[in-house]
Amino acid sequence: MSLYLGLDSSTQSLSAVVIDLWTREVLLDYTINFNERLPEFGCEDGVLPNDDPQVAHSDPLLWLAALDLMCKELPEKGIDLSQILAVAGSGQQHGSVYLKANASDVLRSLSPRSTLPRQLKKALSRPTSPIWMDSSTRPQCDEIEAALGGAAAVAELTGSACFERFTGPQIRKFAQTEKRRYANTATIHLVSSFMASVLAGKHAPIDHGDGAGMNLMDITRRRWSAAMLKATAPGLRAKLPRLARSDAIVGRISPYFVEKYGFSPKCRVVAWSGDNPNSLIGVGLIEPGKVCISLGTSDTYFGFMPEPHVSAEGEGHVFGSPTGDYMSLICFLNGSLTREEIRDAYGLSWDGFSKALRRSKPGNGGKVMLPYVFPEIVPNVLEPKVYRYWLRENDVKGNVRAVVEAQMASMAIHSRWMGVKTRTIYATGGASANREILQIMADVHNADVYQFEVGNSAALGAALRAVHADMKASDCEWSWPEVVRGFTDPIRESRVRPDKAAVRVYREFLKLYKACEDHALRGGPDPAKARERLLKKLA
Ligand code: XUL
Repeated sequence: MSLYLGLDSSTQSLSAVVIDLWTREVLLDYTINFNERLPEFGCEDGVLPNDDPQVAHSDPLLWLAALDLMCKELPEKGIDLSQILAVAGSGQQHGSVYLKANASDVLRSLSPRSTLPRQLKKALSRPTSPIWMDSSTRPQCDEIEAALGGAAAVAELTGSACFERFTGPQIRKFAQTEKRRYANTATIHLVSSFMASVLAGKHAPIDHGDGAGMNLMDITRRRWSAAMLKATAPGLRAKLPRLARSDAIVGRISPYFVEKYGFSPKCRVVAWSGDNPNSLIGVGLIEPGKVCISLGTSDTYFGFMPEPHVSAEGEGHVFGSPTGDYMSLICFLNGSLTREEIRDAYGLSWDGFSKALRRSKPGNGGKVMLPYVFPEIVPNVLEPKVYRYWLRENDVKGNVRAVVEAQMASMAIHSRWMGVKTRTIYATGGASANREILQIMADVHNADVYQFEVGNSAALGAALRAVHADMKASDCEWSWPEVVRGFTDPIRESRVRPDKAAVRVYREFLKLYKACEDHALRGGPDPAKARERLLKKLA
């Protein structure tokens, strides 16, 4: 047996995936839910209650309690921890943990007779951790962007314009509003590097993948950017861990885990990364031309990128890929909830929704919807509004097709900045079970679409990263295709091919959709001409 462990410290839970490299089997995919198992930390869905709806903090001790619980329960689930060769992990991106100067000693001398939360508590300089759901730092984002010459300059330098949840703006707010605690902070970790530090018993580096989610790292040079640090907070350089490749070995696992839970003292701890870079590996996106579209509460579009292309409009993000390349990620807020809203507005079941899609045709007879049921991230729409062009509200199948065509068109248009020709799409998330939606996806993107079953793609990605880094450290480097083979293969039978005639229609439809978007959001000209061109194509 060659066992590898991938952990995923996410917003609402801690998950573990254990794989056996030789049999290419996932031996265990196990989740500890914070609400159910650790309610005593007072978090709801992983977030501490706060009167300000823009503030979202969590308790870092909760994540540690979950780690203790996981290590205790893995053997009960049949995993022999002494057989684990290496462990890597995934952390919710952007969240940060603030530690005092005594943290190095505390990490080095963890006693197996006590718990992680009890021991680490005395090393925290800030009792709570701001996480990715926090949107309270718009003023700090504006200040940082102004210092750098604007949002586009920040995006060019760091891979993303300033976003409220990103770590740099969060650190700036902390330094401004809690001066004493900031001064008392010796080290600022991400969730990922914090958890890796605890496992290794010493400060772990921040990997290039997760480092790119901070608005602090120079995305091409993969170094802390002096200009970003200066614009963010005083004395910040000395408080940040070093940056490292995602396959860096932090060290052997701390004696705490050997003595208390039975890990082998030889078990290697690999640098942790963010959940999105880990998921990229967990769904096997290790070369250009493949992207993943996750149809969830919101829809995300992410893919492998050989070069760090950045969106001039600040749409989406560029992070480091654990392969040493890059990845792009765009979040479209109006995803499943918006599809549901339209479905419910016409009293349909999902079956009825599919039927409506089957009974309508690509291009929808030139009827267009811009479905901003909720404020939208990409394109940026602050006031929710559903725009309808040549589409009557009582036209049931017209509205159903319009919402799906709009979402797919918006993804195609707003991912162009990535400069990647998409040949294959892996569709995940609840709505990926709907063949009619996948057909529109294939036709709009002119790409093969596979439905992709993912358990915990971030934890699986972490386990696969553990394999890759461990092999490399053992002087027996495997290529990424060799590492992921058998673990991330799509279901062949689920393939949906683009229909040639529909692809031609959608080429024209995308122009019409873009014209409607320009008209609705940017005061552009009447889109009637673009519609006439589409109708000619449909005739
Ligand atoms: C990405 C982001 C989320 C978190 C979720 O930018 O904010 O996907 O990583 O854990």
